[in-house]
Amino acid sequence: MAYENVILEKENELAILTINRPKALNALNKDTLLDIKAVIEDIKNDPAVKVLIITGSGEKSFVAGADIAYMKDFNVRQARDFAQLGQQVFRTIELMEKPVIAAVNGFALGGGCELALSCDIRLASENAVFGQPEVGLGVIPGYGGTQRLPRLIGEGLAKELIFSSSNLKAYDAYRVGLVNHVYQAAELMTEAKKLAVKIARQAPVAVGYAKAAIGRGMQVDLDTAMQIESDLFSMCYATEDQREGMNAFVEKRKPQFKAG
Ligand code: DAK
Repeated sequence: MAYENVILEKENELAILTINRPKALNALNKDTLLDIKAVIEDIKNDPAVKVLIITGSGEKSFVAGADIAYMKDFNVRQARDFAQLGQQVFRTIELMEKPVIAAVNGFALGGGCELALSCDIRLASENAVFGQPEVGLGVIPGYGGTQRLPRLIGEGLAKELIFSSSNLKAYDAYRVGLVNHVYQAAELMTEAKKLAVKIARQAPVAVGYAKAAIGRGMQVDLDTAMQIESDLFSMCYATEDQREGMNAFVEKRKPQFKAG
């Protein structure tokens, strides 16, 4: 299926979603969010795809935020609908079983930073810039920035960045744990694909359970989280991949996982 505002490519077990509105530095309007939502449904239902990479088109921007021209004249109800749509799409990314890597190739501001925050792993090019500049526009982050950013980099630093509309360059984002690695721009997608292939070679159900254990466990107290972990650990024993993985080790061969 062709989309107007995004490009979806599939390469073996990987899918690459490119946000593609270069005239607005890939800013998000409603149609773009709906395209992302449709792509996520496609990826969730495609058993061939094991890992999704999200990036932006061009060399300058991942996503420069929600589309300011589109949202500037909203009334309260439209603002709520737009916030809810974005929150729902980003939460679906966060909750989907398949891991999602953000390959941040430039500006990740406002909704762009929030999109990256909803992914499991963030890799950045050297020219990447992260920030939540919403209070400078008279609003607050609307797609989870006030919640996910402090959880990832700590409350004090998140408050400083959000209250002052300050940006973080790639290596500073690395220093505070907002991104896992920084690469030269030309290397970013190669490295993202390398990591994605490495993940795709593991037992897919186990990877999904690990994502669920971390995601759900981070929201609750440690005792409840340990229970979530042991439940998901034991559920791995209902999969063929558990037997295959352990038998392959004992038989000194590479496992052939079947995603079940
Ligand atoms: N929206 C719309 N157009 C944008 C845009 C954006 N966020 N960012 C850039 N563009 C457009 C520019 O208007 C320009 O268009 P033309 O003038 O060429 O037609 C084109 O992209 C190129 O941008 P620049 O000429 O400005 O390029 P520069 O290299 O000089 O600067 C920049 C790049 C990224 C530093 C600058 O464009 C910039 O500051 N952009 C805005 C970044 C920003 O403030 N992002 C946060 C947006 S607010 C909520 C829901 C969601 C949100 C909040 C609440 N609810 C409903 C409650 C989220 C809010 C946001 O994300």
